[in-house]
Amino acid sequence: TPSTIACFPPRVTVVGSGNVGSALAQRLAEKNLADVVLLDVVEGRPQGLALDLMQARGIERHDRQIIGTNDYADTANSDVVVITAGLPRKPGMSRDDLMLINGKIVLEVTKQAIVHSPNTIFIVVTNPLDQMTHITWKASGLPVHQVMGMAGVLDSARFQTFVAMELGVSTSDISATVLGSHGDLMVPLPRYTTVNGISITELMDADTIEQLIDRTRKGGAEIVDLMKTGSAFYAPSSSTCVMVESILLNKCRILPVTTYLQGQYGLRDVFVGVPCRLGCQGIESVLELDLTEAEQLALHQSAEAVRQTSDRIEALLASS
Ligand code: TXD
Repeated sequence: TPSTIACFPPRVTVVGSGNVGSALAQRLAEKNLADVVLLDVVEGRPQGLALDLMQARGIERHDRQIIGTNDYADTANSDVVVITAGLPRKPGMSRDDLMLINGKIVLEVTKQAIVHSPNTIFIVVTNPLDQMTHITWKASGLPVHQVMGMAGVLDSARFQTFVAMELGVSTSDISATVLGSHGDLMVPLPRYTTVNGISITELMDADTIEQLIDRTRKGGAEIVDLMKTGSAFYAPSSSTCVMVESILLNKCRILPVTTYLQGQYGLRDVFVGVPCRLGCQGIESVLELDLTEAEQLALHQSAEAVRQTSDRIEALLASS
């Protein structure tokens, strides 16, 4: 007999069991949010990580299952599929350098995952983010609200951190907003960045804000330069986890998410980060902020940079 209640726990597949994927699996399981399937092309690594995470369960006091696999059949009926598979940036490498190589990986991953979870919600993490999200949307054939990219939550978290450090106040009191593409042209919005509701434009001078924006834009590169091998993964996995949580628990949080715009903000047919309401359907709605001319221009420039690569993306999709 069919169950009368939706069965807990939900199931989240994380493709790519590298730094971001493994940290995300840990966060999802230890927050008791979902059973997790960790998948990678490398044999043994996801299985080993899953066993390690399983052995922490008694200490962390949760009952979530973590499975490691190389086989997409094990991902069947996932509620959410997160794609972190690909190469991370190396020092000096731009996100765009990664486009072709990661594009092929993300395309392949999407095609395999959708076979076993035909109505899932995809969250793409792999860089270059906006383009990879486009590939997953096209390759999956899913409606736009079921395919999104994670970048704005991370960029906003970085801006929030730098504002908190500058003002010497609790990070929790700061709400930061960063829109646009996940790249050098991201659009931090000081007017919509507040300390307990007070805009930072009332608390800091323009030069200081500009410095914090600059550091936010270069936030990923600063960490890559320090780490030498690999890139950030603690804050990226937290950022992805909060999106998964808002979807699974239907929290309807307003988060900056990379989505396919269809006229909002005067932009069409391009993936770019804007505030979205995330619930159990995926992107429940896109919020349109009342931007100033300068903010609107910055968002359009950011979207234009993504659009300039769309020919290469279409060529990649056509060749598959
Ligand atoms: O804000 C954001 N969106 C980002 C994006 C923040 C942080 C990281 N960002 C990007 O995520 C980064 O530039 C990379 O493109 C991905 C994953 O970063 P991570 O730091 O986790 O990279 P790793 O540690 O190299 O892990 C990648 C894993 C690794 O285990 C590979 O074996 C695996 O991906 N991989 C694959 N898995 C499955 N299928 C295929 N084809 C595959 N190819 C590689």
